[in-house]
Amino acid sequence: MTSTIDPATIGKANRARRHVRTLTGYLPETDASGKEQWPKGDEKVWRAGTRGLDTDVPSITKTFVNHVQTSLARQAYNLDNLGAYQAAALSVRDNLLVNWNETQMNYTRKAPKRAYYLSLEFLMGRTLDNAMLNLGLKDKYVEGVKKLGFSIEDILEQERDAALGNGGLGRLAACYLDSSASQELPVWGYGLRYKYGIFQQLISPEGNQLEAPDPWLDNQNPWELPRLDVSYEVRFYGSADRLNDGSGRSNWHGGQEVLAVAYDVMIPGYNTPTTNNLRLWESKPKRGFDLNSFNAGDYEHAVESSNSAAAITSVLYPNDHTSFGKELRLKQQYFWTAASLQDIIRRFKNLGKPITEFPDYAAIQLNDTHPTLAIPELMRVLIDDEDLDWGTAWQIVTNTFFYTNHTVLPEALEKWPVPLIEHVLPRHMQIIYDINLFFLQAVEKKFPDDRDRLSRMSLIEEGQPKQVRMAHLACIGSRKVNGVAELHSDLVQTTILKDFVEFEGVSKFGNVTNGITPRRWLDQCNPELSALISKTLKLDKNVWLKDLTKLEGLLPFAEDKKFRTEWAAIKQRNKERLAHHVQTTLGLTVRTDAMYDVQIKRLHEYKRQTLNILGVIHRYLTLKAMTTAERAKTNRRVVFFAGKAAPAYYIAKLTIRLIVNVARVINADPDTKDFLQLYFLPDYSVSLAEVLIPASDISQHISTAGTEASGTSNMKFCLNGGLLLGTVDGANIEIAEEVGESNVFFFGHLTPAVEDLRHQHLYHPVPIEEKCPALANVLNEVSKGLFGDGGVYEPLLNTVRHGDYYLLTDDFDSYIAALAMVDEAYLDTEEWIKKSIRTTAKMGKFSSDRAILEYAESYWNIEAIPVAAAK
Ligand code: 26V
Repeated sequence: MTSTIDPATIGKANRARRHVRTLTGYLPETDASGKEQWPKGDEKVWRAGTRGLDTDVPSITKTFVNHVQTSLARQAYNLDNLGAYQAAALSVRDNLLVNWNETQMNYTRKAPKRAYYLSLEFLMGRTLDNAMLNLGLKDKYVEGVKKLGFSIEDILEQERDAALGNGGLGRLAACYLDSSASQELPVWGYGLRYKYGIFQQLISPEGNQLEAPDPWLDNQNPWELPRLDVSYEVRFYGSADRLNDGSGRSNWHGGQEVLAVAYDVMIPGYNTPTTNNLRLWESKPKRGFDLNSFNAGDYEHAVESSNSAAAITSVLYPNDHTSFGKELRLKQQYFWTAASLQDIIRRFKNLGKPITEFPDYAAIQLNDTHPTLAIPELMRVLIDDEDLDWGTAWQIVTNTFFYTNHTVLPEALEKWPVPLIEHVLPRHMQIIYDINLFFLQAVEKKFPDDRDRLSRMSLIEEGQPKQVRMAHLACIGSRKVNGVAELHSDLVQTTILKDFVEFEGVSKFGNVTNGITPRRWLDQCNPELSALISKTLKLDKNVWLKDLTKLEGLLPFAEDKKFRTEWAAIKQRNKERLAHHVQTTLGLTVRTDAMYDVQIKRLHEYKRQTLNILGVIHRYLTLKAMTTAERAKTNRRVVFFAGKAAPAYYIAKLTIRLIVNVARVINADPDTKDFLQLYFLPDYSVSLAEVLIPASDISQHISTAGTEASGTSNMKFCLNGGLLLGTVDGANIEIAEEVGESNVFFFGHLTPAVEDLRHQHLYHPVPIEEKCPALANVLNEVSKGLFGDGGVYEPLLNTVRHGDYYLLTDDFDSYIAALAMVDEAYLDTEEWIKKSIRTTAKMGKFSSDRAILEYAESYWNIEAIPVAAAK
């Protein structure tokens, strides 16, 4: 697909419009007639003089000091850690910028097919450490800042996380950007520049979650480049008048117009100059504020309209897995997809190709249904603006988009009320109805007189109000549809999109098992382990971090006693690092001579943190009933929880409260505190995960079978030598296939049993005392007030006693048995370390490099576009 085209023609109109010229002395040069001459083929000449800042330690300290004095306007003799962070960041950024420019120039020149990853969430975490590592400059910066009297650890701690996401879906997007750049693929991300990311979680003295805003941009953000010259208009409301000329076109006019302004975030690849772009849109009023109202003395109204424009990108919605039909969220989705599409189309048009070739140059990946409005929006542009007929437009659309489904939970499948779309996006509602009509006509043709099928498949769900089913729209508007782990992709095809598989054929549906970037999730968060691996494999880390299957070379070393000792010593130091973190942030002393047992993820009933905490209580009661001698023989365990609950999710918040109050009692009990400790670490984040994951011996991924699409932290724990305690769900299954079932602790019912069990609960309920006495006893202790006022927890306990939708009563006994097996296995230290080594060794499959290459090759049809080697 890659064809080198004459760069002089690229963006000609653009260049003229912006009056841009080439710096004298920088190619392309102008010839005697004043025409630009772009050398053909000679990369070195073409790139002459552009690349490469000096990166020796004296040069680094020099640019650091320059930034202190000029960019930050601060004095070199009274710099604090925050200032040092900013100077270091700006100096690292200089390098990124040079690479970023060169990468983008290279793409422009070669004009390959590109892929665009549309995601409402990018959970990037911190950037400085990652950027230094990807650039291969970390050691030099460590030395440089040390020479200047600072420590790199102190500097790194200053950075606030970019937390523009809720959880797995957003972090996956971040890992995919890292891998795209590392694999030199022409991929851009598109998202929103929320002023406030995911809320900060505070825990009240009673143990309740409180939410505070996350003003992450307060200290300035060195990693973004405002592109005030890149902006687009986006319309809302108004009316759409059909032209009635048989063309299907409409004139959409009136309403509110706002501006989308681009902010670019550089995404460095690992060990390559390729530096891709993440473009985030900020909303602004089209005009400062409504002058008419202002002049008429209506100041309030004038300010209001400007506020309402700014409100669009002000905050990330902190829900995942519950749809609620808020107008502002719909506006976010449209604002973002409309701006991104305008940008993508403009870039395509610069190539001077006919619009029918659009899908040959752009693949657009929809990260869940959130960007699905891009489908009717592209139809609108092609029909109303480009004058194409419906069939041609639909052909282009269905060759451009790709849809990834990330959940089969019914409450998380997006639906938008028809009246709301009609009000906010009147033209799009017309288009959706048209798509639906043509689609259902085709279904009718294939399955005549099957009305149930038509109503099941319709884009519109009947009811009060009618609702648009976004997953159906995403599915029929896309070239391919995939799930994120094998089991999940099967469930997509056999449950929520079954009818669509029957109608369109199974070849449209596929699976790309999720992955994680080993750069952040091993090299960066666990540098000692990374160094030991390089030493042992006798490979530079540049090699195995880009081909993670090389980790298999560790397998024979599981038998090597000396290696095992080193392996275990690193785990121990990581526990000490975590304990130190808890000590300094919370003032709590955590013992380090114990098994570390971790469950960190969003709080949700389907993820069953409740099962875990009830298991902890069971353990506590068991320990209490033992003699001192018996207790002394047990395995010491420290249990960590972290995670946020959606602010309106009452049951999830109650689970947090229970955990906090159980911790209070257990940790203070002299009988048991040497054997069982429990911590809820507030304000879970990417940075906190980076400290927790390397310290874990065992982590819990215990969702009801068939509910967790994939899970990705399971991969992170295993990559760091932690073992997995889990249900047969999501990516746990594929992890077990890789590492072998003997290295994973599985329990619980399997997916096919779930429906029957729920049926039993509903129609043949058995009292919990009969069905699961151990669990009944635990619930009673909570009710009786062992952890403070039992009445508070009744609504939570009742979800288990009655209905038990997530099947805790069915899985509790096998869960407790699995915990016992974990204890037994851990007491055999040498065997445990062997399992740990073997687990890491078999994690090659779960690199996000593998996943992104599957998307590139099997879906997007794009290839690597390397920046030529430095001269
Ligand atoms: C849905 C909704 C519904 C409307 C309100 C806001 C909102 C926000 C997010 C979502 C999508 C939830 C889907 C999701 O996050 N899935 C997670 O995706 C991970 C990456 O594939 C995967 O590892 C997790 O198992 C899956 O739960």
